[in-house]
Parts: sequence; structure tokens; C-alpha cells
Amino acid sequence: MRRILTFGTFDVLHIGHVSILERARALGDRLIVGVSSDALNLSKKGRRPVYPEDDRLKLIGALRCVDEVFVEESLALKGEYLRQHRADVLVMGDDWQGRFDEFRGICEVVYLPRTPSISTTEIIEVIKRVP
Ligand code: C2G
Repeated sequence: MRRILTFGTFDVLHIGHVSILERARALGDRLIVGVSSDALNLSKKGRRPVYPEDDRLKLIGALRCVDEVFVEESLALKGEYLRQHRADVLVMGDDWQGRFDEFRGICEVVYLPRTPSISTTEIIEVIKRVP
């Protein structure tokens, strides 16, 4: 049983999110997703997500490729979460390339290419422009 863990906000769910989750799941037998809390986002990005954490957890948990979800309360607890969930592999998008190498002592760390030309920020901008 190869356990894959990944983290993210997954706000305003889009094809880039589903694509990385499907590719992450394909690396093992079980995919566990740490969805960052509203409070963590406020401190990290200076704004609250459009979708509240309960909704983001429900959406991610409803995907066929996802086996388990939990709330990521703090960036500083990544090592703890990896140990708690007995992760064999940490998967992150390559916008985080190199940033999680410190966890190579706990598990494998894999960076997957991001889907080009789509992001939550861009979707929000497009919606704002709708007359
Ligand atoms: N992603 C992607 N392609 C996109 C947009 C996002 O592959 N076009 C990936 C990101 O690389 C990330 C995941 O989807 O692995 C979730 O993206 P975000 O919600 O933007 O995650 P982020 O806020 O960067 O949270 O501590 C790490 C953070 O929790 C990661």
C-alpha cells in the first residue's frame, strides 16, 4: 500500500486541481489531501478563499481519485502530517519545486508539472470582467 499525500487550497475548483490530484493518485494506492484552512489562507495569501474550508473539503473529498481529506491548519506542521498519515510520497505542483526537499528524510518528494494557463486568481479576474 503506497500512500500519497498532497496539500493545497483548491479554491474555486478547476481542471488544474483535478489533473494534479489524478496524477498524484496514479503514483500509489491511496491519496490523502491536506486542504488548507481559511485562517491559514488569510495569513498566507492575505485573503479568505472564495469557497469556505468545509466546502473545499467536501468538493475535494467527493473526487473519485481522493481517498481521504483533512484540514491543514499550519504550514509548520507538514512533517507532522506526513508522519501522522504515514505518507510514502509527498506530491506538490512544480510551482513549489525544491521547497519541500527537507521532507526527503520522511518520504519521497515528487513535483508534478502544473497545468498551464489556468489558476484560481485568473478565474476570479475573468468573472470580475463579466458585464
Ligand atoms: N495546480 C496545478 N495547475 C494549476 C493550478 C494549480 O497543478 N494550473 C496545483 C498546484 O501546483 C498545487 C495544487 O494544484 O499542487 C493546489 O493548488 P493551490 O490551491 O494553488 O495550492 P496552494 O495554495 O499553492 O497550496 O503549503 C503548500 C500549500 O498548501 C499549497
